[in-house]
Amino acid sequence: MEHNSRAITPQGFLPFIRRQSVCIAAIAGILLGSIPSACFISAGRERATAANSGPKRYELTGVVKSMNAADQTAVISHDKVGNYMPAMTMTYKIKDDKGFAAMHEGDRITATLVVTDSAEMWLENVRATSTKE
Ligand SMILES: [Cu+2]
Repeated sequence: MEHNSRAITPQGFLPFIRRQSVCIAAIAGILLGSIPSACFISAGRERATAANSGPKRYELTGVVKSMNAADQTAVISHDKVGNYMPAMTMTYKIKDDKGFAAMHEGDRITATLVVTDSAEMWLENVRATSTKE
């Protein structure tokens, strides 16, 4: 009788309950995005990556179709951009004063395409690789 009651004493369940509480706290922490959890390291890592993702940069090549000095934009017929964009003709803001000044319609160029988290994009490091293609 005494050994039976000892088996179901509340003290016997305390470590178990405490462990469960830690896990619940860890899950709550993940849901709130605050407490890093050793139980779910991979989930925490994904969250950290998403939070730290800044502007992405891609190598872009293409031909200058037209230019607009007023807003420093250019229409570029560009080749496929990595896995990000198929080949197309579109207008880009050129955040490169010297590069824009050196560009001419018909030039084949290389540039760095910058894309922010909110999908704002522009070109930097514009260089002509051949002129009047
Ligand atoms: Cu494009």
